[in-house]
Amino acid sequence: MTVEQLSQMLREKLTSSFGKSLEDATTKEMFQSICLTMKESINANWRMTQETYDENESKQVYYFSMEFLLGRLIESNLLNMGLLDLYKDTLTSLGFDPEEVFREEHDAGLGNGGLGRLAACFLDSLASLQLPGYGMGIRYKYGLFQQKVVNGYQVELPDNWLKDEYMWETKRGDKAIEVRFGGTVETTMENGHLHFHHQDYERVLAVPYDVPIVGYDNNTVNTLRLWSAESTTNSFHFHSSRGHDYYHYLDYKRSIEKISEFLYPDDSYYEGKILRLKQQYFLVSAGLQSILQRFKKRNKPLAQLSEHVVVQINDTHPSLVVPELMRLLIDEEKLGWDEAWAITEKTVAYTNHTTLSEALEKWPEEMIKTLFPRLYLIIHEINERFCKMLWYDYPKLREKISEMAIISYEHVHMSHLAMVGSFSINGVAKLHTNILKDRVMKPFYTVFPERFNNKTNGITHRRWLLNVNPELANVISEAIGTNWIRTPNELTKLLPFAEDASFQQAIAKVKHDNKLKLASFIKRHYDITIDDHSIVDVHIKRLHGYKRQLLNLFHVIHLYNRCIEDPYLELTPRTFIFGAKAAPGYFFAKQVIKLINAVAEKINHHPQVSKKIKVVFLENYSVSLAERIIPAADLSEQISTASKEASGTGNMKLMMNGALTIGTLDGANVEIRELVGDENIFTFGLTSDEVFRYQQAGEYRARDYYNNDRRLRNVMDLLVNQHFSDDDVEFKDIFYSLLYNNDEYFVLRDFDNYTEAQNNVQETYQQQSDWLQKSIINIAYSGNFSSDRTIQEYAEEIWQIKPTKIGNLIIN
Ligand code: 26V
Repeated sequence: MTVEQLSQMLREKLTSSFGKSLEDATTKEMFQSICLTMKESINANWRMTQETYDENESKQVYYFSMEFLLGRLIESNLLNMGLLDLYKDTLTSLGFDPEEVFREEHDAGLGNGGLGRLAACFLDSLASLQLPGYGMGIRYKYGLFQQKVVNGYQVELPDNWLKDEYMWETKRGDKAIEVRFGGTVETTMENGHLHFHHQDYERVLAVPYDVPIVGYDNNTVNTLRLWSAESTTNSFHFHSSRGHDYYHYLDYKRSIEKISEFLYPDDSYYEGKILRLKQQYFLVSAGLQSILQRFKKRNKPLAQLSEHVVVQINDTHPSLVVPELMRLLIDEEKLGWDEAWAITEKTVAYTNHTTLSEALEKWPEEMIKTLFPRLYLIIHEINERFCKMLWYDYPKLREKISEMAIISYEHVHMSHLAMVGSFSINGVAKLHTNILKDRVMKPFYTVFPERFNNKTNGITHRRWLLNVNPELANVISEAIGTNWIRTPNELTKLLPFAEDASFQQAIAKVKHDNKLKLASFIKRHYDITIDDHSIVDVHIKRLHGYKRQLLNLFHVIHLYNRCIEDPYLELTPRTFIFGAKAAPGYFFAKQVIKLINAVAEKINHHPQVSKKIKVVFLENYSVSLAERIIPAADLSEQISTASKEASGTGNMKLMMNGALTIGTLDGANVEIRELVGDENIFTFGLTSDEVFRYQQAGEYRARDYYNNDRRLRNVMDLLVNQHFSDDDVEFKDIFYSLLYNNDEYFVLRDFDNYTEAQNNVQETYQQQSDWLQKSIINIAYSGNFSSDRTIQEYAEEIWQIKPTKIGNLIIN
């Protein structure tokens, strides 16, 4: 297609859909017209892909996740369709700014952070590798809250992402499914068999909205199925004799629609949040029923289910798949327990994404019993059988049974349920998987050693390099050709260029241009002028104690103190960028946001210090904002308390864009170091083993570090002497959490090491050629962190699924 042909198509679309001429069209109408033209060709391949899977009876993976953090799809879809340049050129020739048009798409922010974004990267890789894969999620009416910063404080606003039509989804009303909540279970004996009758339940209609997932240059279009909760008039009992039925019906309708109304933030506790648990079951039940319906069309015995279907659960949130699949097989399909269990155990696989004890899900037994009475009976039975098995087969573990049980202390432990009911249990980085095996899940590893495996996370290099940093992608392709796009490991072909002066200059130019763009964005939105030659030091992720934004900030305050003490101090200018949302109920995290903003205010307005340092807190951190920041970054802050960050994926995105990492030996940082070598990463601080040792011995004394390190004292005292706030209690909680609650995340312990590593950063940066060499080496090894590598490992080692080629459709 030529620019002229596409222009003509778009003109026609504007007329047929909006009754507008090109001249009158708004950018929104232009955006929508583009999507409509794209959907015509996507839809054809979409149908063909699904038909091919059915005809070939391909085995499919269903990725069940409560979160899919897609961001925008327009650019990645165009890239994958091979149409990005054509559309950009056409828009420009029609007098539109492509970026402005693309920005009409509202981010689909259906996730909190890494876990949700991982799911989105996986979908892209599955389609791009021609693998039969489905996403199963919830179509929340509101995504993760929109963050505003008012007076330095985080304020949460609803994220009304569906307020304009969502252009990529297709409602499939004909595929709606009934999900049942509450009620009672009656048992009867028929022909010597127990039968369970679920009665008086509440009926909820699950309506699927399908989003096409376009593969890279290969005709594959997979599906992300997002379920929405709706009510039907026929699921409500109208009593014509009563006058208020209509109002009761409206109440009822509201109560049902609430199920898919909003995404819960990763708050301190879900416990007691009935709606969150209802959401989990809603996803699980609708998803599994639709899978079974499709499977039955293949006319195969249910015993073969696991040869056609694998269900991967993204953390424990969907672990009710275990009892729900049992229920469907036993109650609906009339299989016996053993047969049903054999199928379930072979079909479900579980990924763990955290070892933080406060994040391991457990639900009060009573809640499960009330909401899902039949599932409760099944979970109870699974638990009984599991505990008996432990008792008889693992006498050495007898004293561990209460610790391992699925139901204990009036709670249902979701990770235990997931582990007992699945054939694969994986962690998301080598270190994390080892911590699961050796510590957190040790007794389970003793019982099911063959189930445990590692799958180090990845990111899609198509979005995180080709889409967000096309200039860098071009420089790379000019040096080594374009094979790396399909085979990202070929980025290592850049290694011989690491010391090449002209290649270094090309890389430096791209970075500088990207910094100029970010600087202009920051100027526009925050009226802060940043030095485009400064070190762009980036800390972007959810706000959490263990991620230690506070440690970063202490270093910033320390630099501020040094500048004030010595006005002639030579510092390489730095721009510290933070982006983070705090869970609305997480008080400490919100205090840290306020502190970052207070420090920024002070530093950015200080006549001398502001010449050397700037601090910027970018509001409403999201996929789209990450896409602006990452290409401009020099330094990637990955400074979690060792052992606490399961993997991290921001570390991979930043590395791929040429940033060097300052980080602890945690999560995937360990694997980054393994690849690039110790001299191409700035590591510091306690190791995970040292953290565990401290915790076991209980001999860490945060106060000693405060008492013995003058620099640290000078930093911390500023929090409580009204230096950053007129309010004298404002930052006391942070101060006390460190000194009186003994600094759970070892901020004080690692401060000295971190400061030293930061000094190394500055020295290295001053040797520009050394820095660029390291940057190139990082890019060169980043191909290992493409989610294509990760998905290939899942496909071969867990899912046993194979690529299915989708034929070439001839469109006239
Ligand atoms: C949840 C909660 C809920 C209760 C309070 C504290 C808390 C803290 C963290 C979480 C998140 C748990 C799951 C999660 O998002 N894990 C992230 O998964 C990413 C993808 O595997 C991984 O890169 C991150 O390291 C990991 O934190």
